[in-house]
Amino acid sequence: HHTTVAPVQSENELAQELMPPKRYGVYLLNDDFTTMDFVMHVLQNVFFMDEARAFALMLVVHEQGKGLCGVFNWDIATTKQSQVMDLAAESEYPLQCTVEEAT
Ligand code: NFA
Repeated sequence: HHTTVAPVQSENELAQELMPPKRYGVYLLNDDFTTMDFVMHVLQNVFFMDEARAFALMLVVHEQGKGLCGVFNWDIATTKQSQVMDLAAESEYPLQCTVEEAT
């Protein structure tokens, strides 16, 4: 019969299991042209917010210039950023979405 042999882990593999992965905040930025309805659509469809949360965050962005949509690993954060920017470009809105390392 077969026995499973534990693979030797490299120093980096061990470090990755011991160190928490970096986290990244995804932000929306205000502008004068993107409609409030479009921002709501983005927050509900990309960040899976219910209508009340989407409305509250849309207003934060509108009034304060910037708002945190969520915190994710690098791959998910940059995928969400691309989804937002692709939707905005399709609708010819200048909406900006940024990713920054969480503090
Ligand atoms: N400031 C935009 C307007 O008044 C609305 C908006 C909110 C845009 C949040 C971008 C982000 N139409």
